[in-house]
Amino acid sequence: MECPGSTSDTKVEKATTMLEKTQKHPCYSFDAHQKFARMHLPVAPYCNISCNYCNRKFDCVNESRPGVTSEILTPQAAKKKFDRVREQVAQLSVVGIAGPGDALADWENTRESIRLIRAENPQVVFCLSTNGLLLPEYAQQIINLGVTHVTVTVNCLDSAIGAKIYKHINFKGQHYTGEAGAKILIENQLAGIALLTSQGIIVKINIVMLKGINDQHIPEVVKKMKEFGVFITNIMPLIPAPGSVFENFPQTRMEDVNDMRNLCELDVMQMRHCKQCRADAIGLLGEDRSQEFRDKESQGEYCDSSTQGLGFIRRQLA
Ligand code: CLF
Ligand code: SF4
Repeated sequence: MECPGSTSDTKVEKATTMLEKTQKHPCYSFDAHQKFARMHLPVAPYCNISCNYCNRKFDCVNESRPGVTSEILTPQAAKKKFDRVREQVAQLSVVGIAGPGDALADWENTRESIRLIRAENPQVVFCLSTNGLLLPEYAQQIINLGVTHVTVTVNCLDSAIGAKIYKHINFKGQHYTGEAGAKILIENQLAGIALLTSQGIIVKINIVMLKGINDQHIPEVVKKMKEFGVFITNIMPLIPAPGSVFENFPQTRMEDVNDMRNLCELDVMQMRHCKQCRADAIGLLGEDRSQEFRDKESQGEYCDSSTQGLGFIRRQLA
C-alpha cells in the first residue's frame, strides 16, 4: 500500500493541475477560447532557421498571420506591460511567447521575461512556441521555469520533404542547407517533444499545410505525434507571404485543411479555432486588444527604444 505523499499521489496532483490549466488555455481548449484571454510577450526577435514561407521582416509565420509586425520588448518592459494588462483584462489566464522570431533562439530574453512575471504570478499559465531546433537543449530549463504548454511546428518527418520547406538552419555555429539541415531540425524536434511529453508538459503541434509538398505526408506526421503523446495538432493553411520564397505559392484552401483535420482527428484532437495571432496579441482569441496597449509603448514608456517602431528587421543568428 502506498502512503500519503507517495510518488503516485504527486503524479495525480500534477496531472490534475495540468488539466485545470489546460481548461483555462484558450488555444488548447475550444471551450476556453471565448472565456479566457492570452497575452503574448514579443521578446524574442531572433530566429535560427529559415522557412521558405517566412518573410523575416515580419512575425514568425509558424504562429502568426504573414505580414504582421510586432514591436520588441525587453524582459523588464514585458513585465511592466503584463502588470498593466492584468489590471485591465479580467479574463487573462495565459502568458505566451510566440516570437516575433523563435522563443528558444532568444532563450535569455524568453527565460527572464517568464521568470520576472512568474515570481509574482504563479497562477498564470505559461506557454511558448518554437520551431524546435533548440528543444533538446532547453527542454529541462523550460520545465524548471514552470512553462506547462509548448507548441512545436513540425511540418514533416522526412528530410527530403524538409529540404523543400527550410532554406537553411543555423545550429551550434554551423550553417546547414538541404536535407542535412532538415535532418538536424527534425531529429531535434522529435527528441525535444519526447523530453517534454515524458515529463507531463502539454504539447501542441503546428503544421503548415503546403499543397504538393507535405500535404500527403501530414497524416503520417500526426500519427507520429500521437505516439509521442502530444495533446492536440493545429493544421494551418499556407498564406503566402510577400517577399518569401513561397510568395507565389497557392494559398491552401480551407476546404482541404478541414478535410485533413477530419482525417487526422481519428488520431489526435484537432485545433480548429486558431487565429494565427500576432507576436504581441492580447485578449480573447477573437478580439485582439494589442493596439490598446501599444499606444503607450509607442510613446517610449514600455518599449525597448533600440527596436521601437514599425518594420524591424528580424536579426538572424550567424
Ligand atoms: Fe500564444 Fe500559441 Fe501559446 Fe496560444 S497563440 S503561444 S498556443 S498562447 Fe493560439 Fe494564436 Fe493560434 Fe497560436 S490562436 S496562433 S495557436
Ligand atoms: Fe520565420 Fe523562423 Fe518562424 Fe520559420 S521559425 S516562420 S524562419 S521566424
